[in-house]
Amino acid sequence: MIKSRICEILGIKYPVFQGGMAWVADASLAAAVSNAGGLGLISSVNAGTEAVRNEVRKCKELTDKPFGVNIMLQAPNAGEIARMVVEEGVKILTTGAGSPAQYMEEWKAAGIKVIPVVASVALALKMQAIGATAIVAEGAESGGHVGELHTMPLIPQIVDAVEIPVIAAGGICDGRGVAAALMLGADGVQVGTRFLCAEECTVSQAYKDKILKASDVSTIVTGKTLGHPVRSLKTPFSKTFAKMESDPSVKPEEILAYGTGALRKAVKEGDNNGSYMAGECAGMVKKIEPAKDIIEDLIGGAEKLIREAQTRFLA
Ligand code: TUI
Repeated sequence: MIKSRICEILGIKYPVFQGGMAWVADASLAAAVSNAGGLGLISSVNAGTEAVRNEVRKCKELTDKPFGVNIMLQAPNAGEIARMVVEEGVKILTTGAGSPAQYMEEWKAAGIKVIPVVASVALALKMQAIGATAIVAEGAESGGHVGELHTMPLIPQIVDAVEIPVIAAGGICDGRGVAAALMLGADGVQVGTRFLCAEECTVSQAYKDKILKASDVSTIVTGKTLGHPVRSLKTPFSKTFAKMESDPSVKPEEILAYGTGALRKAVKEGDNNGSYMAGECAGMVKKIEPAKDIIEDLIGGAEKLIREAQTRFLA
């Protein structure tokens, strides 16, 4: 069994977080992950604040284990969500795409453990200074909004800089990734892409099929020219988006308008004009299976490798 200090801090069995994927991470997926011993997370990016409140309430009915909410700080309703999680008694938050500094006082007073997602040492230090319980360090292999650095150099540099537990994210998909993250000094992992193919994940069948068909070179980062790089599967949508970005006659507003609502279309409708956000490890996801089996494979796989390493590599 693999354990770390984050398990005791959060009251979870395994140090595995499920990514708080926008439009994707709902009560069905979060409760399945939490029931299997990981940390399930509900995304705040959904059809409004009340829809997210509803998912929180559903999750409380589906599990008696700890779960959390991921707050996308660039969303226009981030302030509303920040209040709603206090009202609903949510005890664990992860935050992404910005600094949660303005909410920390209220959340800490409510006894909430805050775990910001960061992509640099500077932000990790800032988050520790404002009272973060732990941080998720997310490398650019991940799906969705990405930073500059990749997981291999990002994790050890952040681990060296902070005292709080570091959860590694970006490119982690099986026991090998988990073992590697622990060797880099992380106290746990966050996995997104593989959970897209969990049985309990409610995304469109087209989304799951596209992940299962993906290869090593199936993802692309678009949005750099807008200051908002996003990794997603190569599709007619993302290729058109990339073309618009490289055409100087296309205005940034037109590109933004083209992208608006595209993630929801992929998740809910399986539309070819959707944005299928996914990480570089999409090519490693081979089947649809229960969240419990994914967690057991991640943990069991890492444990086996760590045991074998003693005889494989030590003279
Ligand atoms: O947030 C993410 N990943 C996301 S958010 C998202 S929603 C979306 N929908 C439509 C279009 C685009 C996005 C999809 N994927 N990951 C966490 C993360 N946060 N990674 C990196 C950061 C980050 C980046 C900049 C955190 C803070 C930051 O700057 C903070 C500051 O103010 O200095």
